[in-house]
Amino acid sequence: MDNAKKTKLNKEEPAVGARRRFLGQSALLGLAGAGLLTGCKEDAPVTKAASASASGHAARLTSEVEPGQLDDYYSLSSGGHSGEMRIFGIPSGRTIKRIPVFNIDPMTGWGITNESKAIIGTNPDGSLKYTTGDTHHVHGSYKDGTYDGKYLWVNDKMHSRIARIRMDTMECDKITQLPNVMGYHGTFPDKRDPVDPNINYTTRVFCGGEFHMPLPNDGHDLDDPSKWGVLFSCVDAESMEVRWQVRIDGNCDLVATSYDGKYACSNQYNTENAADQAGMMSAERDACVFFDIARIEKMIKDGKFTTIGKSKVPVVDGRKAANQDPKTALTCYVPVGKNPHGVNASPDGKYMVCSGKLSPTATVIEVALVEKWFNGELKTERDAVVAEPEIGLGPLHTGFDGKGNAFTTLFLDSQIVKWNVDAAIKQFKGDKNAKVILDKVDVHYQPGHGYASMGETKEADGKYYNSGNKFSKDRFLPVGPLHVETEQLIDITGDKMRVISDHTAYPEPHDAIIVRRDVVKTRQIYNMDDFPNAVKPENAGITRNGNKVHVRMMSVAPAYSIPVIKVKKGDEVTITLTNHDKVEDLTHGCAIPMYNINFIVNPQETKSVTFKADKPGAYWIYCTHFCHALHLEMRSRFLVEA
Ligand code: CUK
Ligand code: CUA
Ligand code: CA
Repeated sequence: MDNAKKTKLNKEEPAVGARRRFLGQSALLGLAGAGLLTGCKEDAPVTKAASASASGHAARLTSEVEPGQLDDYYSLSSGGHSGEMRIFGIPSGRTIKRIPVFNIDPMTGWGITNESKAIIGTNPDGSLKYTTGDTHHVHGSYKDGTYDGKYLWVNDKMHSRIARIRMDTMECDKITQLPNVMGYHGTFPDKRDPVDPNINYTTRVFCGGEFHMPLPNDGHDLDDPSKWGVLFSCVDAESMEVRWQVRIDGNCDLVATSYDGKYACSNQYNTENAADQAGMMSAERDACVFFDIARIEKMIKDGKFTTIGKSKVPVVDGRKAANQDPKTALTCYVPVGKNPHGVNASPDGKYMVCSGKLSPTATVIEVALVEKWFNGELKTERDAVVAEPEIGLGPLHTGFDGKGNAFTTLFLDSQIVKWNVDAAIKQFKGDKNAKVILDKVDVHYQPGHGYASMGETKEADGKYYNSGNKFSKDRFLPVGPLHVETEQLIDITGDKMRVISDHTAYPEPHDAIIVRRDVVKTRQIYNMDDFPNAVKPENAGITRNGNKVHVRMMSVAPAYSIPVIKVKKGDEVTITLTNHDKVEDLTHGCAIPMYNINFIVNPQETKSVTFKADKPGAYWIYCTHFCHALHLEMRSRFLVEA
């Protein structure tokens, strides 16, 4: 990587010429020596030093990425009630990919092909069970406290489903519905096993249920919400099966996990177990509930569990009444500010930070003290709180720079606040001189999630922070009543935060992770043998079994292998298409007019569709994805006899 070539100068800076000379290759080497270019190995990101003042200010970052240059980070983002996921480049903010997950996507054929339908889930008649979803939180699999580049998980709050994305293809490969859960909101993978020291990687994903509901939800107790409950679920990272669930008091909102693998936790805004808004805001304090993973799994191993309704998933009781003795308790409810929102683990593994939302505070919980409570060595749960600084109005989510500073979104103040965790702890102990708030910067407008580059790993690098804003009103050209969302990128390398760019995001992303590009290793073509139904010359052709017709077809630019397909009205037709092209990026499409069929096959990939040939006539199967100078001529005749 050529550092000097990528160096950009900030247009606002005076004396650019002098600075340009100052910022030669040797100056950049100097920055590297000062630790500002750490992690800059072969394929690692390069800090773009925009300017370094003679007085020795930190190098400035810019969002500019020149044509043909690659971004340094992937932002792996949820897509809200679009039901999809997105990938943005950071720092440019350029959209690189949209990943259909819970939605239908005609571009790829997601929700149209048999393979994608099987992943999303079908009714007995083969139709999709759901065509909508609501993704909020994306998190990646871990090894040694940082991303291993294997999997991403994303929640569907709407239908309580968890989806897994394989990072080599950036495509969804599994979806699981959580039983007896409504409003599956927060989610987080574990970072290591609580017991086996050799398992230093993700094997579980935790899922928080937000809404109370009758357990099971079969029509009983409709008029008595006091009997409704909430479950916290654990899903196996590999099989994607639900391992176990815990019934809790209150609800779950966001979820975080400790770096030592011992605990998952969730902030709770409805400790009141209320069924209306006023009730949910009645308590002065709510809680962050911690789950002792080893104890829960021991209890299930010992057979001390129940099941709910038709579900076979083991359920244990994590409610307060059943967990009075800390030494055997499965759960620890730590009181925090009123109706808190996010909970985030600090990269040093020591703390969990809950944002106050209705309280202008953040609550810092020390994980080691939670462990003490579980050992019976702490008087009250509240004693695990080591700081509760006032940081501003409407705090929601916190990111970290890996240097001891926290960056929290302030929804009501429309700001990001930078505060120091150690100073907050000193202040909490009575030090009136502790300087907790270090900086505030305006964003446009109400920020929801805020997250830092590699900020949810022990490799937090303190370079970029993204503020995911709601309400963008005057930020972009007006396009009618519905506005796009704004993501604002902030340089957090210096003492002062600097908003360096706006980019748009189709409504509406919530959370994302910013991942160093060297972590992500994608494949450029598929392996044909990974598809058991791949069509090869030896099995290509048309076969009939009663009224079922199977068309096994291949594509090689610019043609399909079968020019004419003739079927009878009423036949059930399956078309399986394997793309035999091996050239990177040489994708073909397959559309059938009037039959609502549309999908693509990437190099060496196989997909299939099944439909009823109920409309007699001649139809051109044509390639939708530009593949060749003769792309328009890439067609076959599909003839349906009356
Ligand atoms: S929630 Cu959306 S801004 Cu679903 Cu993570 Cu906080
Ligand atoms: Cu094949 Cu376009
Ligand atoms: Ca509350």
